[in-house]
Formats: sequence, C-alpha cells, structure tokens
Amino acid sequence: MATTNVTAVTEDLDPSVDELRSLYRQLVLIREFEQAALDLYARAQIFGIAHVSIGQEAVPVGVCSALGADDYITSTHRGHGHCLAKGADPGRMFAELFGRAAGYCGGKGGSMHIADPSTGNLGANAIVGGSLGIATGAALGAKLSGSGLVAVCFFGDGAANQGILLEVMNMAAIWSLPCVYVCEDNQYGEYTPKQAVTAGDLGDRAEALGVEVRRVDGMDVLAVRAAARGAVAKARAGEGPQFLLCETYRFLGHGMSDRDRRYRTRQEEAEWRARDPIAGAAEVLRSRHAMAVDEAAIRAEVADEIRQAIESARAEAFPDPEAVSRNVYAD
Ligand SMILES: Cc1ncc(C[n+]2csc(CCOP(=O)(O)OP(=O)(O)O)c2C)c(N)n1
Repeated sequence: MATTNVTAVTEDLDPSVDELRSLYRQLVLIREFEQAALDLYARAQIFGIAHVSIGQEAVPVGVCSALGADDYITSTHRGHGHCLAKGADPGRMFAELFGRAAGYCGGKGGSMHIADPSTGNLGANAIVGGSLGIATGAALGAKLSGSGLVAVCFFGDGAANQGILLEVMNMAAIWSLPCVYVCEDNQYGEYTPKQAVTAGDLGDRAEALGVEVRRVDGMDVLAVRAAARGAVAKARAGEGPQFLLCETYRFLGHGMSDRDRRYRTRQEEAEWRARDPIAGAAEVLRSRHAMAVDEAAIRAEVADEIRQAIESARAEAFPDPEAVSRNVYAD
C-alpha cells in the first residue's frame, strides 16, 4: 500500500483568503479557550481535571475542515480542540467545565466527556483508546444505512498501543468502512516518551492491514487539511478506512498537575514552539495575501468571544441534586 507523505503547504489546495482566515480563527479560538481554561483551573473555578492541547491545534482544525457538518467525530481526554473545530459552542463547553446544567453533559461530564450530537460529535472519552470502537461503530452504521457519512476518530500515540486499534482497523478494512483514524502523535503518553513504549512505526501497523496511511506535519494546518481531504474523500467513496499519522507536540504538561515536565528538556520544547501552528498559519496569511487579514483583529475578536462565553456560562445554574444520576446509568 503506497504511503502518501504530506509535509509542506500544498499549493494545489489554494485556500481562499476567507478559508485561511477561518482556519486561522479556529486555531486562535482553541488556543484562547484552553488558555482561559488553564487560568480558570488555577483559580479553582473548574471542577475535576482538564488536559489542554495547546500546540496541537492544527490537527483538529485541519481535519474538521475536511468534514461535512453531519460527519462524525470521536475524541479523547484532550478533546477541547476537536469539539470546537467540529462546531461546538464555547459557552456550553465552559458551562460543562463549570459543572452547570446548561453544559453539554448537564455539568456531569466535565472536560473529558463532552459530546455534541448536533455537530456529529459522538463524544470525548477518558478511557484511552475508548473512542476507537465508537467511531468504527459509527462508520459501520453509516455504511449499512447508506448515509454517505464518514467517522473520524482522534487518538494519541499512547492509545495506538491499545489492542482495540488493531481489532477495529481490521474490521474496518475487511468491511471497507468509511472511518478515518487520526493519530495525534504528540511524542508522549503522560510522562513517558513514545520511544520507550512503542515498537516500530505506528503507520506501518495500519499499512500491515492494508489501510492507506498519510504521514503529516501536524503543526501545519494546511498540510493536515490536504491530507484529511484526501483521506475523507477516499473513505466516503467506499475505498475503506484511512489513517493519518500527525506528528505534533503538546507545549504544556500532560494535565493540570504536570507543571515541571521533568521527563523532557526545555530545549526540545523550544524547538517545537518555534513551529507553533498559529504562527505558521499567520505566516501563510502574510506571504500569500500580503497582510490582507488583520491577525490582531481576529485575536481580539476571539478573546472577546471567549470572555462572553465564560460570562454566560458562569451565570448558568448548577444541576438539580436529584438529577445527579440521571443519564448516567442505562435504564
Ligand atoms: C485505558 C486507560 N489506561 C490508562 C489511562 C490513564 N491515562 C490517561 S491519559 C494517558 C496517556 C495517553 O497518551 P496518548 O494516547 O498519547 O494521548 P495524549 O495524552 O498524549 O494526548 C493515560 C495512560 C486511561 N485514562 N485509560
């Protein structure tokens, strides 16, 4: 099976200035949302725990830009970006983080369990690898019903070592399911470097099952978008499951308590920060459109949207105590 390498900005896509502006805005929206979440967590206003994806924004934005509104995604414990890129409302997301009844899961799910069926988001999942089976099931449903929809599954390099991935990719390949497996290879699973726990190349595992693999610069939103477009088109056309291996990096710690990151060097972090996907997208805007888009204005507009989302979420009520176990167990 041929491997497609997508590494640089691809000219053939030639995104319009409006498309570029929209991609840039989404990258900034995810960054601002998560920075605000970090700040709220530090002030003990967010319940439970949260994992931010700062640095990884190009993957959800690039992939979701290749999807239709009804296509499915499943997400991970590091899922704010996937959720926002698929169209979730930041106000309802903050309401969920604040434990309010107006949140996506009635305030009971928190950061790691946001689902938004109205945008095709079948849910984030704190069980590492848990969303792989859900996406594959959604792809099976799409195939059997002839809906023409595609299911995308986001997961980390750590999750790729769970046995379920091989099981579901095997089924997806046998049945030619419209599923796109998107591995966000951010180099670490909690505090463990990938090399310590992962044999060989993750893409080779998919290739061994006859699943087409695209290896992508996950810091480049246009490269991700190009690869995702190719993969989604093939999956939708009935050509079977596809695998995107996106090389990326989380700039911060695994979770809120991981402050010193002793398992990696500041030098390594600086090298990845130099490839910041937001700065990269801004550079494309500048070079291709001669500053046609005012980055500062977009940032200010997004910061305002986030401020309003937090304010409206904070004004919402907490759930009724009697609703605590509702929708938690199957009846
Ligand atoms: C089945 C399972 N095992 C272990 C954990 C604890 N855990 C939470 S996140 C994580 C690391 C996951 O790494 P990766 O899939 O690469 O995602 P990343 O955090 O890098 O985004 C682990 C082991 C869990 N939540 N679920």
